[in-house]
Amino acid sequence: MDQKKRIFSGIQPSGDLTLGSYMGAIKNWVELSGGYECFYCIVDLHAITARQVPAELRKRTLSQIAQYIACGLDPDNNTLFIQSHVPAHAELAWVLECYTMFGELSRMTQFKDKSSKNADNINAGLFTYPALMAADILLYQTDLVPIGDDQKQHVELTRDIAQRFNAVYGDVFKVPEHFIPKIGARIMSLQVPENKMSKSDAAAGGCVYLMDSPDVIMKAFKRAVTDSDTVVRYDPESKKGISNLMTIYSAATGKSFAEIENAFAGKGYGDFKTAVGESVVELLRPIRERAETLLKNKDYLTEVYKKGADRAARTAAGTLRKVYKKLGFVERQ
Ligand code: ATP
Ligand code: LTN
Repeated sequence: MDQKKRIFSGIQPSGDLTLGSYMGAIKNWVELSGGYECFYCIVDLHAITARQVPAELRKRTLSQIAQYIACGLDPDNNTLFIQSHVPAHAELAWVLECYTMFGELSRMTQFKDKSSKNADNINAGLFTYPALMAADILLYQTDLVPIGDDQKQHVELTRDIAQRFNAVYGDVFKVPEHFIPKIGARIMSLQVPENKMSKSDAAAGGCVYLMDSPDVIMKAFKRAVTDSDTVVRYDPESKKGISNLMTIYSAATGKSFAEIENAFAGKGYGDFKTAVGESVVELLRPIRERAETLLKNKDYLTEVYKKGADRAARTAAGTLRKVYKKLGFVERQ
């Protein structure tokens, strides 16, 4: 029997999940999950590269598990787990840091962005973050990594690290590919459409969260920044706000840009914003309701992440054992 190919992906519990993380990543996790063996992680070790409030981090992590399930990831068919529950991630990260170059890490745009935004906390973890991400992926001998556009550079570095390691020690790691959606790879802020919609972004009104109520979602879309033109047309250079709304509408409804342009020809931005808002309300309504129900059942969530960590740890241990042996570490008895 052929073994299914593997998927690994993760999201930091650094803020509440946004429409950006849904359209860029989770939507594809769900779509791909039938054909692959999937590991979907909540990467709490990554989240502490920015200062977190402990009680909020704990609450958000549990809520994120509930939201993964509510989005359609069945825990019986997907391994859903919390990164800090599988120590192999931190262990392999250290090893891979010794095979990652200072110059490579210095070129990472996420590091440059985040260090310019948090100049008072440019910690070593923020710098070595991509080596931990490489460990996440390589531990599972992953074939495919579904992500948004902003993470492409990190997956490319992961491939370089894997190839470098394999060149010295033989075929230890599978070299993974990224999977980036055609529509929705980069959802922009509703208030500053030049910037990515980001859960740790302060710009009020720029984000739509998966758990937002319908009236909050409608308000965010009605207030979305557009332009002084009146035509609904896809032009990401000069009409960033409208193009972003078209991307969101297309990802929510499956309609093409041409269909959207035709449907709104001769209508104003007001009608269009209302239609986009309504499509997102209907997309998110079942997710929010399901997550709210799941969050009332803490025992069930505990069972899910416990079973997930056990399954993940078994796979991860095999790769780590092989790596330690190749490096020349004396085997633990
Ligand atoms: P943070 O603000 O803490 O950096 P984030 O909101 O950027 O977080 P991540 O946890 O970094 O979100 O991303 C989770 C996944 O969702 C990644 O695969 C990422 O590429 C994708 N993603 C995040 N934001 C967007 C977006 N605006 N558009 C498309 N994909 C996104
Ligand atoms: N770096 C990613 C989150 C992340 C991830 C991963 C994504 C950590 N480990 C492994 C895919 C695979 C981010 O900041 N969005």
